[in-house]
Amino acid sequence: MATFFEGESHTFSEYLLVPGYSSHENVPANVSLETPLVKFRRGEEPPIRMNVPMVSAIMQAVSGPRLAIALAQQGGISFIYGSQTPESEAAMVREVKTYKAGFVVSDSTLTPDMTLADVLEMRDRTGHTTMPVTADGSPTGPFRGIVTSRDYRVSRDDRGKRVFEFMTGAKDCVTADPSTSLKACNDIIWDHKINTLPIVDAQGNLVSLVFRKDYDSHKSRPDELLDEHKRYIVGAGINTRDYAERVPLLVEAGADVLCIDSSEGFSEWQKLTLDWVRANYGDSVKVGAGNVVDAEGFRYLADCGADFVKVGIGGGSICITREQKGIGRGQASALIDVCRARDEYFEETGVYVPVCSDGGIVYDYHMTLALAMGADFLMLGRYFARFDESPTRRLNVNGSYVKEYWGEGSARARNWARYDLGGDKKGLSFVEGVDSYVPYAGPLKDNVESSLTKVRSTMCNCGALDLVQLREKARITLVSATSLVEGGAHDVMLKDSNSDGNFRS
Ligand code: RVP
Repeated sequence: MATFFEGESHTFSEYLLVPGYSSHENVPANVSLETPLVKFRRGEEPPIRMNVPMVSAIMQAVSGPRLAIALAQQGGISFIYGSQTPESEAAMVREVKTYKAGFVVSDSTLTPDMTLADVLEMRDRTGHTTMPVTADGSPTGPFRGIVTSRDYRVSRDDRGKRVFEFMTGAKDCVTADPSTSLKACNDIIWDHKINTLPIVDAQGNLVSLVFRKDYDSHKSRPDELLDEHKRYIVGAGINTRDYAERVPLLVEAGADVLCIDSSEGFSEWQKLTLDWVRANYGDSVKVGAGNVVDAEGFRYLADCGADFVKVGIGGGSICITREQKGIGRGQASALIDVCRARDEYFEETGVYVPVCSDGGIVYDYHMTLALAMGADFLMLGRYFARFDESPTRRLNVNGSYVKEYWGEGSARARNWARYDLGGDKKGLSFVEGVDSYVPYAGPLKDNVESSLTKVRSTMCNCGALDLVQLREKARITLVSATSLVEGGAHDVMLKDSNSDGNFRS
């Protein structure tokens, strides 16, 4: 007869933090969000740390190079999605590793023959108002000019106008060659009173663009996460099938950390994958594993040599695994159990294996709760999908801007079927994820800063100056269904009819 699982199955929304004593030192500016990414021995430093406890989900709709760069600039790490060929995944990793801060390779390039209507469509889709023009439309093709919002007026008759008729042509643009330093580019921008400086090589090909605004923001990134060669740190997803082919390409491209991407990770497939990596690379290649939802699963993966363990089955916003297969567990309870197992493992072995809480974060306070429950860092999908930098289209649906967001187990992504196949792609006959829209939320930087300001502020209320103190000092309480109602705006008529009083992030 089946046994009854003793653990509970609660979600984040069922908990709150009870504030503790805070001293005059407990102000947000004093709070550190530094956290280990991979395992380390007692008394030693973790080989990779993050400055903020956030990683972006291993998903087509979330983690491309642009988001990876933006997140590393804020101190977190993206895991480039593995549901693509090993070659194209490695190319994305390489794009992040070779990115020169401040030099932007535009993802909205025009050709001279396009029309103003095309320009407007691209502007709406990407949010960019400055677009380079190349002969072939590739971001590094022969440079022909540049279009900014000052180059055209939008009237009905103009929409058919060709780009070459209104762009600022190459010969009228101030440009610089690729050997010019960012500082020197900035001086040129100021001297010529321009906003954008195209970098063009000796053959006349566009290399990148330097924007006036980027230089200023480049100087104000105290948390940015760089490797010893001053390149952005980036992770990459792998699967339990083609690792012998994929891992070498990712390592060669410079991936700093890998993660086995599976909806259910308490399996021999994960051990075989970890064994293969250790046999071929020893400890020099870092690999996280998962997902698990209890102490037993954690211990299995820790014993197999995982560098971190990811927690969560079925809690993702686009995930219907629980409905489809009836497996999973409330994210908060799963996390609490796994973090307890991590601490016991550390006591016993002297090895600290960080825990990642994956999926199900809806409100910013869920982040603080997950960290208080013991998560070393959080993996977020929906949260990042909403930003300018995610790789999906921005669309206007009924007057509101939205971004597309689909699950890795959805029909849209499942050509790459990672879900529970154990080597047999043909076995996938049902979907475990949906295709959806999420509200567009603007630039990553503004949103991450705003969310982490709330996290820091709550940590102060708990008397904690770092994440270890938060775990020690936090007092967590279960809330009843009726007190949940009390927590939102209630028994008033909201003046702003657009607000339902829910502050989702
Ligand atoms: P969320 O942040 O709630 O959007 O959840 C993201 C997580 O959901 C991912 O990191 C992954 O673990 C899970 N996921 C991704 N695709 C699917 C699916 O199609 N079922 N689930």
